[in-house]
Amino acid sequence: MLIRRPDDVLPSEITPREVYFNRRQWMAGAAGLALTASLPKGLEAAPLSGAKSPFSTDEKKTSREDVTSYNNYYEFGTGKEDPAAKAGSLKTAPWTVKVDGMVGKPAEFAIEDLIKSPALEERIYRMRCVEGWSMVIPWVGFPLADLIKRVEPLGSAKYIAFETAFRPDEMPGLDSIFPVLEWPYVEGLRLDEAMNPLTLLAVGLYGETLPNQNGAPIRLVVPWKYGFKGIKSITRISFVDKQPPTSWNKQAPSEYGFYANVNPNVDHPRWSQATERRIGEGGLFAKRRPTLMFNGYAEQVASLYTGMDLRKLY
Ligand SMILES: Nc1nc2c(c(=O)[nH]1)N[C@H]1C(S)=C(S)[C@@H](COP(=O)(O)O)O[C@H]1N2
Ligand SMILES: [Mo]
Repeated sequence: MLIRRPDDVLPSEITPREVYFNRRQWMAGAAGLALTASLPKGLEAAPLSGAKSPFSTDEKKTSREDVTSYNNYYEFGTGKEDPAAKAGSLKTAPWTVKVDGMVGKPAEFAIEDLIKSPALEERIYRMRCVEGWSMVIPWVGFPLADLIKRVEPLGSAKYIAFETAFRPDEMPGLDSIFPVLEWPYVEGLRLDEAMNPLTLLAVGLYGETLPNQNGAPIRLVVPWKYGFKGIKSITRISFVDKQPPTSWNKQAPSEYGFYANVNPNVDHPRWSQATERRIGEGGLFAKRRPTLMFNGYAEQVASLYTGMDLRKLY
């Protein structure tokens, strides 16, 4: 059982700085892995804040405990508890994000520099997983559009492809005998979706740098799409002229499309998408909530899809 702490207390307030750093150094040693698993989550996190965003929802936030202990991150196993238990083995420093392809200024960004972005904001977003559950998460991040402008995309660039780190030594899920997905995990967006002001590169949540299970040190957040579009622990972003392959679409094309816009009117072939269970809301007897078109962000994004048949392009 993990030690719990109130949602609003930062680990830096509980642990004196010296103790915190000594412990980190010690963890880097041979006993590191076993120790990481028994520590309270977030102990290694550093405080990180951003300006309040007008794009935030005022719905009740999902507790930090739920946000950081009920996760999908198949590189660490397929169980919801696997990422919190196992993702501590991913080394998130040093870390760089390579940006290449059809851009005028290809670049390799060090994570420290990205985290210092003056565009950092706190964005409280509704998140909807294709499996039928949802959360409300206070992310800290900056608009993907900011990074896009810095690398000056060429006119030929129409899509952006994203790639997660591929580290068999640090990701126990990668050597499964029956891999669920082809690795590395890849995702993609159309350039106009990527430029939309709602699209975020998140580097933190709940006022701290991202926990590993949530995609440290940097992950994508696209609040009007199903959760699987939110690729974690990104190492590469490539500008391309054709729709890039995406992991879940390759795995089961009839179940998971490239667009993956949240849509209560288009069922998954094996279940309805009309309603959702909000994580943390009273167990078995909690009423399911109706799922909203574009997850409630229609006003900001519906115009991206005018004229498209969203039944075919799911
Ligand atoms: N690299 C990678 N990214 C990933 C996944 C994954 O398995 N691997 N799972 C996706 C899915 S299905 C969901 S619902 C979200 C969950 O994000 P969270 O755990 O931070 O809530 O991460 C997405 N990003
Ligand atoms: Mo998901």
